[in-house]
Amino acid sequence: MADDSFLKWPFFDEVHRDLTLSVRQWCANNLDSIDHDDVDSACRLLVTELGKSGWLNHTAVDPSRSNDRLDVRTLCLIRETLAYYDGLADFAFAMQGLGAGAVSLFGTPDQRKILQDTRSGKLICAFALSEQKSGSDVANIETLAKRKGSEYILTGEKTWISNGGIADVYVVFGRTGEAPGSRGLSAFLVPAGSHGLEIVERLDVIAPHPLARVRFNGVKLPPDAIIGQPGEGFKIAMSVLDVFRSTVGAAALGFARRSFDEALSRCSNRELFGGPMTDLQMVQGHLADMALRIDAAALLVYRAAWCKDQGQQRVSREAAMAKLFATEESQKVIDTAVQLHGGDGVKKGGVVESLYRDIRALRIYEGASDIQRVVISRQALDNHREDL
Ligand code: COS
Repeated sequence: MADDSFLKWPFFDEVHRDLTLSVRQWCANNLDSIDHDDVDSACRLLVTELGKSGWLNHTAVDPSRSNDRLDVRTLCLIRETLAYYDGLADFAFAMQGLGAGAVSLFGTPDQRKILQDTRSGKLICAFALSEQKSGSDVANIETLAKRKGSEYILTGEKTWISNGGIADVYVVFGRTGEAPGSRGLSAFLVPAGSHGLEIVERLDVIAPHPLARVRFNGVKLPPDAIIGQPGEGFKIAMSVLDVFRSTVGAAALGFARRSFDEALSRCSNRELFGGPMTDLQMVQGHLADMALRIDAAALLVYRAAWCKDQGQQRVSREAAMAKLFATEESQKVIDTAVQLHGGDGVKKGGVVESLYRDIRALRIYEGASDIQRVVISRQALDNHREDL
């Protein structure tokens, strides 16, 4: 990575700087050898390797320490670094965190025992929230978790579930009906081997990773499968997203920084109109805009992470700004990098061509850009009303 100056920003402690350099070294030494032809095997291998290296320890709280908490700056720095080197490595790391997030934040000591295995890479997790009719409108979830005696019976279908098909455990959000809408949902820990859990479709996307539609055909869940209190599912989902949305911005930054470095090399080495491309003022203008977008996005990402790490309970606005701006601006940075590469930019298998595909889904998953706008504007309007 050419520009390290952000590491000197006051958001970080020495431990963050040291960790970033170690992760970077690890990526340079380990990621090239991972074959991506079969994404399931590649992901399993990546989770194992990330576990062995100790990086996954940062994705979930340590169950042996009751007051342990997630450090969002660390999550962001690791995602940014992994994304710079390999989008699939970032995906494997991120999903361990998102999948286990509800257990880290709301799990009982017994439920938290699984975190030992998610942190070591022995167990793969998935976060099963989205449905065909409720990706953005979470309060509208239709999957039913019906109470029968002391058990819950889970019936319904989830889609766009990352790690679907390879996960060992799913955190599933279903309607328990304590109240209408957002107040009637609960979260459950569901082992992949549960009778009635079925992978009905594997979904192929432009930046391939394990993704599936998962059906629950009357899956019986014991009373201790519920995470938090009945009816708290919506708040649990939003609290998990409050932590992980900033990290999506960080991954986008990693992609953008890589594309910028590729563009700097390309423009320095390619001759055009009798000199290197970097002599052309229009090219210099593009490079300046890319650098500006990256720094502005980084400021928002690390501001949000810092706020959460300082103990701010709700960071919905900061996280929404970080995700919205970093993903949208990174898309522009990468698009410019493709443009500066000319025909080589769209050639299959090239670095910027693959970044162009990698970045796109980040503007959709964990809350599409327009949902982030809803979160930001609602808070601005609430503050305005309070001032009246
Ligand atoms: N932490 C804790 N509680 C929260 C919260 C948060 N971050 N955000 C909202 N809540 C609470 C609210 O305070 C409210 O509580 P009360 O019922 O006690 O008043 C309740 O949850 C409902 O909140 P709200 O009225 O904002 O809910 P909406 O149905 O209007 O939904 C959006 C809000 C659209 C922002 C939400 O559905 C959302 O984030 N959607 C996108 C989901 C997403 O990311 N999907 C991708 C799937 S993961 S890959």
